[in-house]
Amino acid sequence: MKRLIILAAMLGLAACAQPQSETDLPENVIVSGTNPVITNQFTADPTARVFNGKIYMYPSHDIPSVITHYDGSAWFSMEDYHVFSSEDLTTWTDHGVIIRQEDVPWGKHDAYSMWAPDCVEKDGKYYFYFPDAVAEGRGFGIGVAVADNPEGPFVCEPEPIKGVNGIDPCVLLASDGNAYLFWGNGRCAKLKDNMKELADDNPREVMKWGDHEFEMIGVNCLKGLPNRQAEGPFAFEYNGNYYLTYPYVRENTEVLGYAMSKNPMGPYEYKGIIMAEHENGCWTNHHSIVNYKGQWYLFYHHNAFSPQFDKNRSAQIEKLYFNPDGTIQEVKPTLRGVGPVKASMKVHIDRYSSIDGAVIEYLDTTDLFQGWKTVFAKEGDVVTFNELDFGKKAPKKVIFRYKADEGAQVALRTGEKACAEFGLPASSEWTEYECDLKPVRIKGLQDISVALCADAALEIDWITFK
Ligand code: FUB
Repeated sequence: MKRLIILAAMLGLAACAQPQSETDLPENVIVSGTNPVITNQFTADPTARVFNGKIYMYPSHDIPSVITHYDGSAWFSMEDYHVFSSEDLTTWTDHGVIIRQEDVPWGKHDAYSMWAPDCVEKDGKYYFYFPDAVAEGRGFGIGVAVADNPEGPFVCEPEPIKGVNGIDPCVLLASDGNAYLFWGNGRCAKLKDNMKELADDNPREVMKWGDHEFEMIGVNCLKGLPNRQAEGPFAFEYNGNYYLTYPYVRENTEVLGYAMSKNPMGPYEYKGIIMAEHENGCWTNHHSIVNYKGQWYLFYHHNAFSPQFDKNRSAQIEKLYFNPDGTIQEVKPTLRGVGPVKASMKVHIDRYSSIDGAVIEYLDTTDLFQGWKTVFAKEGDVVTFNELDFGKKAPKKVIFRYKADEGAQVALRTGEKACAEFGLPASSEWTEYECDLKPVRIKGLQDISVALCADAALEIDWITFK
Protein backbone atom coordinates (compact mmCIF):
# COMPACT_ATOMS: atom_id res chain seq x y z
CA MET A 1 0.00 0.00 0.00
CA LYS A 2 2.81 2.37 1.03
CA ARG A 3 4.51 1.71 -2.35
CA LEU A 4 1.22 2.55 -4.13
CA ILE A 5 0.90 5.87 -2.26
CA ILE A 6 4.51 6.79 -3.09
CA LEU A 7 3.89 5.88 -6.77
CA ALA A 8 0.69 7.96 -6.81
CA ALA A 9 2.53 10.91 -5.27
CA MET A 10 5.36 10.56 -7.84
CA LEU A 11 2.83 10.59 -10.67
CA GLY A 12 1.23 13.67 -9.17
CA LEU A 13 -2.06 11.81 -8.65
CA ALA A 14 -2.53 13.04 -5.12
CA ALA A 15 -2.17 16.64 -6.29
CA CYS A 16 -4.89 16.12 -8.90
CA ALA A 17 -7.51 14.81 -6.48
CA GLN A 18 -10.56 17.09 -6.27
CA PRO A 19 -11.70 18.03 -2.77
CA GLN A 20 -14.92 16.15 -1.98
CA SER A 21 -16.47 18.92 0.01
CA GLU A 22 -15.69 22.38 1.33
CA THR A 23 -15.02 20.96 4.77
CA ASP A 24 -12.09 18.82 3.48
CA LEU A 25 -10.21 21.96 2.49
CA PRO A 26 -7.33 23.55 4.38
CA GLU A 27 -8.35 26.52 6.52
CA ASN A 28 -6.91 29.15 4.19
CA VAL A 29 -8.86 27.90 1.16
CA ILE A 30 -12.29 29.40 0.62
CA VAL A 31 -14.77 27.94 -1.85
CA SER A 32 -17.68 30.04 -2.98
CA GLY A 33 -18.23 30.69 -6.69
CA THR A 34 -21.05 32.99 -5.65
CA ASN A 35 -21.32 36.46 -4.10
CA PRO A 36 -19.85 37.49 -1.72
CA VAL A 37 -16.67 35.77 -2.89
CA ILE A 38 -14.79 35.61 0.41
CA THR A 39 -16.90 34.16 3.17
CA ASN A 40 -14.63 34.12 6.24
CA GLN A 41 -13.87 37.84 6.70
CA PHE A 42 -14.81 41.26 5.30
CA THR A 43 -13.04 42.22 2.06
CA ALA A 44 -13.67 45.79 0.88
CA ASP A 45 -12.25 47.82 -2.04
CA PRO A 46 -11.17 44.74 -4.03
CA THR A 47 -8.37 45.35 -6.52
CA ALA A 48 -7.97 42.38 -8.85
CA ARG A 49 -4.78 41.83 -10.84
CA VAL A 50 -3.58 38.95 -12.99
CA PHE A 51 -0.08 37.73 -12.16
CA ASN A 52 1.52 34.51 -13.45
CA GLY A 53 -1.78 33.25 -14.91
CA LYS A 54 -3.64 33.56 -11.60
CA ILE A 55 -6.03 36.18 -10.39
CA TYR A 56 -4.94 37.99 -7.25
CA MET A 57 -7.26 40.09 -5.15
CA TYR A 58 -5.91 42.82 -2.87
CA PRO A 59 -8.86 44.10 -0.85
CA SER A 60 -8.84 46.24 2.24
CA HIS A 61 -9.85 44.40 5.38
CA ASP A 62 -12.78 45.85 7.30
CA ILE A 63 -13.24 44.74 10.89
CA PRO A 64 -16.04 45.63 13.31
CA SER A 65 -15.60 49.28 14.25
CA VAL A 66 -12.96 50.02 16.88
CA ILE A 67 -12.65 53.73 16.12
CA THR A 68 -15.20 56.50 15.84
CA HIS A 69 -15.65 59.26 13.30
CA TYR A 70 -15.44 62.92 14.34
CA ASP A 71 -19.24 62.91 14.83
CA GLY A 72 -19.02 59.97 17.23
CA SER A 73 -20.39 57.35 14.81
CA ALA A 74 -18.79 53.97 14.24
CA TRP A 75 -16.25 54.28 11.45
CA PHE A 76 -14.13 52.30 8.97
CA SER A 77 -11.62 50.22 10.90
CA MET A 78 -8.87 48.50 8.93
CA GLU A 79 -5.66 47.32 10.55
CA ASP A 80 -4.06 45.08 7.91
CA TYR A 81 -4.19 43.70 4.38
CA HIS A 82 -4.62 40.11 3.21
CA VAL A 83 -4.02 38.88 -0.35
CA PHE A 84 -6.14 36.19 -2.00
CA SER A 85 -5.57 34.24 -5.22
CA SER A 86 -7.65 32.02 -7.45
CA GLU A 87 -7.34 30.18 -10.73
CA ASP A 88 -11.06 29.64 -11.26
CA LEU A 89 -12.80 32.52 -9.41
CA THR A 90 -14.41 29.88 -7.16
CA THR A 91 -11.60 28.47 -5.05
CA TRP A 92 -9.75 31.29 -3.28
CA THR A 93 -6.60 30.93 -1.23
CA ASP A 94 -6.12 33.42 1.58
CA HIS A 95 -2.35 33.97 1.70
CA GLY A 96 -2.77 35.72 5.02
CA VAL A 97 -1.72 39.14 6.23
CA ILE A 98 0.81 40.96 4.04
CA ILE A 99 1.05 44.25 5.96
CA ARG A 100 -0.12 45.37 9.39
CA GLN A 101 -0.50 48.98 10.50
CA GLU A 102 2.40 48.42 12.96
CA ASP A 103 4.66 47.53 9.99
CA VAL A 104 4.35 50.95 8.34
CA PRO A 105 7.33 53.05 9.43
CA TRP A 106 5.64 56.39 8.68
CA GLY A 107 2.06 55.39 9.60
CA LYS A 108 0.02 56.01 12.72
CA HIS A 109 0.06 52.57 14.33
CA ASP A 110 -3.38 52.77 15.92
CA ALA A 111 -5.28 54.60 13.18
CA TYR A 112 -7.04 51.57 11.63
CA SER A 113 -6.91 53.48 8.35
CA MET A 114 -5.48 51.01 5.85
CA TRP A 115 -7.91 51.93 3.10
CA ALA A 116 -8.12 50.81 -0.54
CA PRO A 117 -4.85 49.37 -1.97
CA ASP A 118 -3.43 48.32 -5.35
CA CYS A 119 -0.57 46.10 -6.52
CA VAL A 120 1.28 46.06 -9.85
CA GLU A 121 4.21 44.13 -11.24
CA LYS A 122 7.18 45.70 -12.97
CA ASP A 123 10.38 43.90 -14.00
CA GLY A 124 9.64 40.98 -11.69
CA LYS A 125 8.98 43.10 -8.60
CA TYR A 126 5.55 43.54 -7.05
CA TYR A 127 4.72 47.05 -5.84
CA PHE A 128 1.90 47.25 -3.30
CA TYR A 129 0.44 50.77 -2.89
CA PHE A 130 -1.68 51.54 0.15
CA PRO A 131 -3.04 54.56 2.01
CA ASP A 132 -2.52 54.97 5.73
CA ALA A 133 -2.91 57.79 8.25
CA VAL A 134 0.40 59.58 8.73
CA ALA A 135 2.04 59.56 12.17
CA GLU A 136 3.42 63.09 11.77
CA GLY A 137 0.91 65.74 10.73
CA ARG A 138 -2.59 65.08 9.41
CA GLY A 139 -4.38 63.06 6.79
CA PHE A 140 -3.32 60.16 4.64
CA GLY A 141 -0.11 59.29 2.85
CA ILE A 142 0.39 56.63 0.22
CA GLY A 143 2.98 53.99 0.92
CA VAL A 144 4.76 51.47 -1.28
CA ALA A 145 5.80 47.99 -0.19
CA VAL A 146 7.87 45.78 -2.48
CA ALA A 147 8.00 41.99 -2.88
CA ASP A 148 9.43 39.35 -5.20
CA ASN A 149 6.11 37.49 -5.27
CA PRO A 150 2.50 38.65 -5.53
CA GLU A 151 1.70 37.13 -2.14
CA GLY A 152 4.74 38.72 -0.48
CA PRO A 153 6.60 39.02 1.80
CA PHE A 154 6.27 42.77 1.21
CA VAL A 155 8.75 45.24 2.66
CA CYS A 156 7.53 48.79 3.32
CA GLU A 157 9.47 51.78 2.07
CA PRO A 158 10.56 54.02 4.95
CA GLU A 159 8.60 57.07 3.71
CA PRO A 160 5.28 57.56 1.92
CA ILE A 161 5.37 58.85 -1.69
CA LYS A 162 6.44 62.51 -1.50
CA GLY A 163 3.98 65.05 -2.90
CA VAL A 164 0.95 62.79 -2.48
CA ASN A 165 -1.66 63.31 0.22
CA GLY A 166 -4.76 61.21 -0.04
CA ILE A 167 -6.33 57.79 -0.29
CA ASP A 168 -7.11 54.99 -2.73
CA PRO A 169 -4.03 54.59 -4.95
CA CYS A 170 -4.26 52.89 -8.35
CA VAL A 171 -1.30 52.45 -10.69
CA LEU A 172 -1.78 52.32 -14.45
CA LEU A 173 1.07 50.74 -16.42
CA ALA A 174 0.36 52.46 -19.73
CA SER A 175 1.42 51.36 -23.20
CA ASP A 176 3.40 54.63 -23.52
CA GLY A 177 5.91 52.97 -21.15
CA ASN A 178 5.06 55.12 -18.13
CA ALA A 179 3.45 54.24 -14.83
CA TYR A 180 0.78 56.67 -13.59
CA LEU A 181 -0.43 56.92 -10.03
CA PHE A 182 -4.09 57.86 -9.57
CA TRP A 183 -5.43 58.61 -6.10
CA GLY A 184 -8.09 60.40 -4.11
CA ASN A 185 -10.54 62.33 -6.19
CA GLY A 186 -9.13 61.42 -9.65
CA ARG A 187 -5.73 63.06 -9.21
CA CYS A 188 -3.00 61.61 -11.44
CA ALA A 189 0.77 61.99 -11.66
CA LYS A 190 3.49 60.09 -13.48
CA LEU A 191 5.77 57.84 -11.42
CA LYS A 192 9.53 57.55 -11.82
CA ASP A 193 10.91 54.26 -13.16
CA ASN A 194 11.64 53.23 -9.56
CA MET A 195 7.82 53.15 -8.99
CA LYS A 196 8.34 54.78 -5.58
CA GLU A 197 8.50 58.50 -6.40
CA LEU A 198 6.60 60.97 -8.56
CA ALA A 199 8.41 61.94 -11.76
CA ASP A 200 10.08 65.36 -11.83
CA ASP A 201 8.28 66.51 -15.00
CA ASN A 202 4.70 66.29 -13.61
CA PRO A 203 2.49 69.35 -13.99
CA ARG A 204 1.97 71.39 -10.80
CA GLU A 205 -1.11 73.33 -9.74
CA VAL A 206 -1.36 76.03 -7.12
CA MET A 207 -4.52 75.54 -5.04
CA LYS A 208 -6.13 77.75 -2.40
CA TRP A 209 -7.71 76.64 0.90
CA GLY A 210 -9.05 79.83 2.50
CA ASP A 211 -6.03 82.10 2.72
CA HIS A 212 -3.66 79.20 2.47
CA GLU A 213 -1.97 78.52 -0.91
CA PHE A 214 -0.35 75.20 -1.63
CA GLU A 215 1.01 73.30 -4.59
CA MET A 216 -0.44 70.01 -5.87
CA ILE A 217 1.52 67.75 -8.17
CA GLY A 218 -0.17 66.16 -11.21
CA VAL A 219 -3.60 66.87 -12.64
CA ASN A 220 -7.16 66.40 -11.45
CA CYS A 221 -8.57 64.15 -14.17
CA LEU A 222 -12.14 64.51 -12.88
CA LYS A 223 -12.25 68.31 -13.04
CA GLY A 224 -15.54 69.33 -14.64
CA LEU A 225 -16.92 65.74 -14.65
CA PRO A 226 -19.58 64.39 -12.27
CA ASN A 227 -17.42 63.99 -9.19
CA ARG A 228 -19.33 64.71 -5.99
CA GLN A 229 -17.37 62.93 -3.21
CA ALA A 230 -15.49 60.95 -5.85
CA GLU A 231 -12.86 58.51 -4.56
CA GLY A 232 -11.36 55.14 -5.45
CA PRO A 233 -10.11 55.90 -8.99
CA PHE A 234 -9.32 52.79 -11.04
CA ALA A 235 -7.65 53.41 -14.40
CA PHE A 236 -6.98 50.91 -17.15
CA GLU A 237 -6.24 50.81 -20.87
CA TYR A 238 -8.11 48.79 -23.49
CA ASN A 239 -8.16 48.97 -27.29
CA GLY A 240 -6.41 52.32 -27.52
CA ASN A 241 -8.61 53.98 -24.88
CA TYR A 242 -7.81 54.94 -21.31
CA TYR A 243 -10.63 54.44 -18.82
CA LEU A 244 -10.85 56.30 -15.55
CA THR A 245 -13.51 54.57 -13.48
CA TYR A 246 -14.53 55.87 -10.06
CA PRO A 247 -17.20 55.86 -7.36
CA TYR A 248 -19.04 59.15 -6.78
CA VAL A 249 -22.29 60.27 -5.19
CA ARG A 250 -25.01 60.78 -7.80
CA GLU A 251 -27.82 61.31 -5.30
CA ASN A 252 -27.30 59.98 -1.78
CA THR A 253 -24.90 57.04 -2.08
CA GLU A 254 -22.12 56.01 -4.43
CA VAL A 255 -22.42 54.77 -8.01
CA LEU A 256 -19.54 53.54 -10.13
CA GLY A 257 -19.04 55.88 -13.08
CA TYR A 258 -16.44 56.20 -15.80
CA ALA A 259 -14.76 58.52 -18.26
CA MET A 260 -12.60 57.86 -21.33
CA SER A 261 -9.58 59.53 -22.88
CA LYS A 262 -6.87 58.95 -25.46
CA ASN A 263 -4.25 60.02 -22.89
CA PRO A 264 -3.57 58.58 -19.44
CA MET A 265 -3.62 62.03 -17.82
CA GLY A 266 -6.70 63.15 -19.76
CA PRO A 267 -8.64 65.21 -20.53
CA TYR A 268 -11.30 62.58 -19.78
CA GLU A 269 -14.84 62.62 -21.11
CA TYR A 270 -17.58 61.31 -18.82
CA LYS A 271 -19.41 58.31 -20.31
CA GLY A 272 -21.88 57.08 -17.70
CA ILE A 273 -22.55 54.54 -14.99
CA ILE A 274 -20.95 51.11 -14.60
CA MET A 275 -22.98 50.20 -11.52
CA ALA A 276 -25.91 52.07 -9.95
CA GLU A 277 -26.37 52.70 -6.21
CA HIS A 278 -26.70 49.62 -3.99
CA GLU A 279 -30.41 49.11 -3.41
CA ASN A 280 -30.02 48.60 0.35
CA GLY A 281 -28.35 51.99 0.84
CA CYS A 282 -24.77 50.72 1.36
CA TRP A 283 -23.02 54.08 1.08
CA THR A 284 -19.77 53.11 -0.62
CA ASN A 285 -18.86 51.08 -3.60
CA HIS A 286 -15.29 50.52 -4.75
CA HIS A 287 -14.10 48.43 -7.64
CA SER A 288 -11.49 47.25 -10.11
CA ILE A 289 -11.77 45.94 -13.65
CA VAL A 290 -9.67 43.08 -14.96
CA ASN A 291 -9.45 40.75 -17.94
CA TYR A 292 -8.90 37.14 -16.93
CA LYS A 293 -8.67 34.38 -19.54
CA GLY A 294 -10.42 36.58 -22.15
CA GLN A 295 -13.36 37.68 -19.99
CA TRP A 296 -13.66 41.11 -18.36
CA TYR A 297 -14.74 41.22 -14.72
CA LEU A 298 -15.90 43.92 -12.35
CA PHE A 299 -14.79 43.41 -8.75
CA TYR A 300 -16.76 45.61 -6.34
CA HIS A 301 -18.08 45.52 -2.80
CA HIS A 302 -21.35 45.36 -0.91
CA ASN A 303 -22.27 44.97 2.76
CA ALA A 304 -23.93 41.56 2.39
CA PHE A 305 -22.46 40.17 5.64
CA SER A 306 -23.19 43.38 7.56
CA PRO A 307 -26.55 44.84 6.55
CA GLN A 308 -26.74 47.07 9.66
CA PHE A 309 -23.26 48.60 9.30
CA ASP A 310 -22.15 49.55 5.80
CA LYS A 311 -18.51 49.99 6.76
CA ASN A 312 -18.06 46.22 6.88
CA ARG A 313 -18.03 45.31 3.20
CA SER A 314 -17.45 42.15 1.12
CA ALA A 315 -16.03 41.64 -2.37
CA GLN A 316 -18.31 40.52 -5.19
CA ILE A 317 -17.63 39.82 -8.89
CA GLU A 318 -19.66 40.22 -12.08
CA LYS A 319 -18.87 39.86 -15.77
CA LEU A 320 -18.39 43.16 -17.59
CA TYR A 321 -18.94 43.83 -21.30
CA PHE A 322 -17.89 46.60 -23.68
CA ASN A 323 -19.93 48.00 -26.56
CA PRO A 324 -18.28 48.11 -30.02
CA ASP A 325 -17.53 51.85 -29.51
CA GLY A 326 -15.56 51.07 -26.34
CA THR A 327 -18.21 52.24 -23.88
CA ILE A 328 -19.02 49.96 -20.95
CA GLN A 329 -22.37 48.23 -20.43
CA GLU A 330 -23.98 48.80 -17.05
CA VAL A 331 -23.44 45.91 -14.63
CA LYS A 332 -26.11 44.68 -12.20
CA PRO A 333 -25.06 43.08 -8.92
CA THR A 334 -26.03 39.41 -8.59
CA LEU A 335 -25.90 36.81 -5.85
CA ARG A 336 -24.92 34.03 -8.26
CA GLY A 337 -21.64 35.80 -9.14
CA VAL A 338 -19.34 34.39 -11.80
CA GLY A 339 -17.45 31.40 -10.41
CA PRO A 340 -18.14 27.91 -11.69
CA VAL A 341 -20.03 25.83 -9.12
CA LYS A 342 -19.82 22.03 -9.32
CA ALA A 343 -22.90 19.96 -8.49
CA SER A 344 -20.66 17.97 -6.11
CA MET A 345 -20.05 21.12 -3.99
CA LYS A 346 -22.48 22.43 -1.42
CA VAL A 347 -24.79 24.40 -3.69
CA HIS A 348 -26.10 27.38 -1.77
CA ILE A 349 -29.34 27.96 -3.65
CA ASP A 350 -29.88 31.12 -1.58
CA ARG A 351 -27.32 32.67 -3.99
CA TYR A 352 -30.04 32.31 -6.59
CA SER A 353 -30.21 33.54 -10.17
CA SER A 354 -33.98 34.03 -9.90
CA ILE A 355 -36.58 33.61 -7.18
CA ASP A 356 -40.35 33.52 -6.95
CA GLY A 357 -42.19 33.34 -3.62
CA ALA A 358 -39.35 31.89 -1.53
CA VAL A 359 -37.39 34.28 0.70
CA ILE A 360 -33.76 34.39 1.82
CA GLU A 361 -32.78 34.77 5.48
CA TYR A 362 -29.53 34.63 7.44
CA LEU A 363 -28.82 31.16 8.83
CA ASP A 364 -27.57 32.49 12.15
CA THR A 365 -28.30 36.10 13.05
CA THR A 366 -25.49 36.03 15.65
CA ASP A 367 -22.87 35.04 13.03
CA LEU A 368 -23.72 36.33 9.58
CA PHE A 369 -20.64 34.70 8.01
CA GLN A 370 -22.58 31.43 8.33
CA GLY A 371 -24.46 32.62 5.25
CA TRP A 372 -28.07 32.23 4.27
CA LYS A 373 -30.96 29.80 3.93
CA THR A 374 -33.88 29.66 1.51
CA VAL A 375 -37.29 29.70 3.19
CA PHE A 376 -40.24 28.14 1.32
CA ALA A 377 -43.86 28.30 2.46
CA LYS A 378 -46.36 28.14 -0.41
CA GLU A 379 -46.87 25.68 -3.23
CA GLY A 380 -44.92 26.96 -6.24
CA ASP A 381 -42.28 28.87 -4.23
CA VAL A 382 -39.15 28.39 -6.30
CA VAL A 383 -35.48 29.38 -6.64
CA THR A 384 -33.28 28.87 -9.68
CA PHE A 385 -29.50 28.59 -9.60
CA ASN A 386 -27.85 29.02 -12.98
CA GLU A 387 -24.92 27.19 -14.52
CA LEU A 388 -24.48 24.36 -12.09
CA ASP A 389 -21.81 22.04 -13.45
CA PHE A 390 -22.79 18.35 -13.38
CA GLY A 391 -19.79 17.32 -15.47
CA LYS A 392 -19.85 14.24 -17.68
CA LYS A 393 -21.07 11.69 -15.15
CA ALA A 394 -24.68 11.98 -14.02
CA PRO A 395 -24.96 11.92 -10.20
CA LYS A 396 -27.10 9.21 -8.61
CA LYS A 397 -28.09 11.05 -5.44
CA VAL A 398 -29.17 14.49 -4.35
CA ILE A 399 -28.69 15.54 -0.73
CA PHE A 400 -30.72 18.29 0.90
CA ARG A 401 -29.63 20.05 4.09
CA TYR A 402 -32.98 21.24 5.38
CA LYS A 403 -35.45 21.72 8.21
CA ALA A 404 -39.20 21.10 7.88
CA ASP A 405 -41.35 20.64 11.00
CA GLU A 406 -44.00 18.69 9.12
CA GLY A 407 -41.92 17.46 6.19
CA ALA A 408 -42.17 18.80 2.64
CA GLN A 409 -42.49 17.70 -0.97
CA VAL A 410 -40.00 19.36 -3.35
CA ALA A 411 -39.46 19.21 -7.10
CA LEU A 412 -36.13 19.52 -8.84
CA ARG A 413 -36.14 20.98 -12.34
CA THR A 414 -33.48 21.54 -14.95
CA GLY A 415 -34.46 24.46 -17.15
CA GLU A 416 -38.23 24.23 -17.63
CA LYS A 417 -38.40 20.46 -17.11
CA ALA A 418 -39.52 18.96 -13.77
CA CYS A 419 -37.20 16.02 -13.41
CA ALA A 420 -37.88 14.55 -9.99
CA GLU A 421 -39.96 14.98 -6.83
CA PHE A 422 -38.79 14.12 -3.33
CA GLY A 423 -40.52 13.76 0.00
CA LEU A 424 -38.41 15.24 2.79
CA PRO A 425 -39.37 13.70 6.16
CA ALA A 426 -40.31 15.91 9.11
CA SER A 427 -37.28 17.32 10.92
CA SER A 428 -37.15 20.33 13.24
CA GLU A 429 -33.34 20.22 13.32
CA TRP A 430 -30.97 20.75 10.41
CA THR A 431 -30.63 17.39 8.73
CA GLU A 432 -28.93 16.01 5.63
CA TYR A 433 -31.22 13.73 3.67
CA GLU A 434 -30.13 11.71 0.66
CA CYS A 435 -32.58 11.04 -2.18
CA ASP A 436 -32.23 8.76 -5.17
CA LEU A 437 -31.92 10.64 -8.46
CA LYS A 438 -32.18 7.59 -10.70
CA PRO A 439 -33.48 7.25 -13.40
CA VAL A 440 -32.97 11.00 -13.93
CA ARG A 441 -29.61 11.69 -15.54
CA ILE A 442 -28.39 15.27 -15.29
CA LYS A 443 -25.13 16.13 -17.03
CA GLY A 444 -23.24 19.20 -18.22
CA LEU A 445 -24.00 22.80 -17.30
CA GLN A 446 -27.60 23.18 -16.09
CA ASP A 447 -29.83 25.84 -14.59
CA ILE A 448 -31.56 24.02 -11.73
CA SER A 449 -34.69 25.00 -9.81
CA VAL A 450 -35.95 23.77 -6.46
CA ALA A 451 -39.72 24.25 -6.03
CA LEU A 452 -42.15 23.50 -3.24
CA CYS A 453 -44.92 21.09 -4.43
CA ALA A 454 -47.46 21.79 -1.66
CA ASP A 455 -47.71 24.37 1.15
CA ALA A 456 -45.17 23.52 3.89
CA ALA A 457 -42.63 25.27 6.12
CA LEU A 458 -39.29 24.29 4.55
CA GLU A 459 -35.84 25.83 4.97
CA ILE A 460 -32.93 24.72 2.81
CA ASP A 461 -29.31 25.49 3.66
CA TRP A 462 -27.72 23.77 0.65
CA ILE A 463 -28.12 20.87 -1.72
CA THR A 464 -25.44 18.71 -3.28
CA PHE A 465 -25.21 15.88 -5.77
CA LYS A 466 -23.13 12.71 -5.74
O1 FUB B 1 -12.55 51.47 2.45
C1 FUB B 1 -12.42 52.80 2.93
C2 FUB B 1 -12.86 53.73 1.88
O2 FUB B 1 -14.23 53.52 1.59
C3 FUB B 1 -12.18 53.53 0.56
O3 FUB B 1 -10.89 54.01 0.56
C4 FUB B 1 -13.16 54.21 -0.29
O4 FUB B 1 -12.98 54.04 -1.66
C5 FUB B 1 -14.43 53.61 0.23
O5 FUB B 1 -14.66 52.33 -0.29
